[in-house]
Amino acid sequence: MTEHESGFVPYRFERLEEGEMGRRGGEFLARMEARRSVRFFSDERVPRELIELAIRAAGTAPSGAHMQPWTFVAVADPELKRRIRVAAEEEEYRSYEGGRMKEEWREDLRPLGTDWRKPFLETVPWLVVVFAQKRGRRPDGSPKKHYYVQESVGIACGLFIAALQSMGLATLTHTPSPMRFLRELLDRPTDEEPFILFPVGYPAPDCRVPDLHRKSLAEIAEFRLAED
Ligand code: IYR
Repeated sequence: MTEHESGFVPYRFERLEEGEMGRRGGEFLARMEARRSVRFFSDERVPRELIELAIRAAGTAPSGAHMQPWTFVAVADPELKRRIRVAAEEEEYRSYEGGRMKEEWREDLRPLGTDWRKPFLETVPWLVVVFAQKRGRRPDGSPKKHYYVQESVGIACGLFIAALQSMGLATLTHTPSPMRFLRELLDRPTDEEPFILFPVGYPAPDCRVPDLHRKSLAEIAEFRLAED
């Protein structure tokens, strides 16, 4: 049996010269270094085509047994955004003001300056809600196993964020907790769980972000080389 007959095709891999590899790596790092989570968005419109590009980039993520267990719901409808904001703020109010969030957690969030109010959910041109498919469905409706769903969808979300950043768009990994209301508002099946809500747009002109610092390479990595 040839490779093609067995379901394999040649991998068209572009081998780069090391200098070029370093240049590309450095450029990508600089773009990613400039990324910040944004909570103050402009209402300026963003073309649907740009959102489609970012979702397609996210959809290139590796996944357990290639099940691609993700659904991206992109919302631009102002009425639906309003309903999402109302429901998210209800949950967040209970978390922040109703004692659902313990003191240590509130303390850890203090530098971010967050509270239960989420006006950006209405201001921003797009809300992209990522759902994790806990199981799939065969054409006859019977359940199909999905593997490493959290890891797969997490990687897809990372690629989504990187794609947005590389295109010059801003976002926030927003997880209004609990997020069940998103499944209902967006009519998704019970096989799917809301994973992350991404507001996507441009930062407001007066947008400010917390003065955070990233860990250094030495703090996040260890290299084990041959001892000779
Ligand atoms: N979901 C809340 C709380 C929150 C939790 C974490 I962990 C953060 O890094 C930021 C916020 C909110 O969005 O305000």
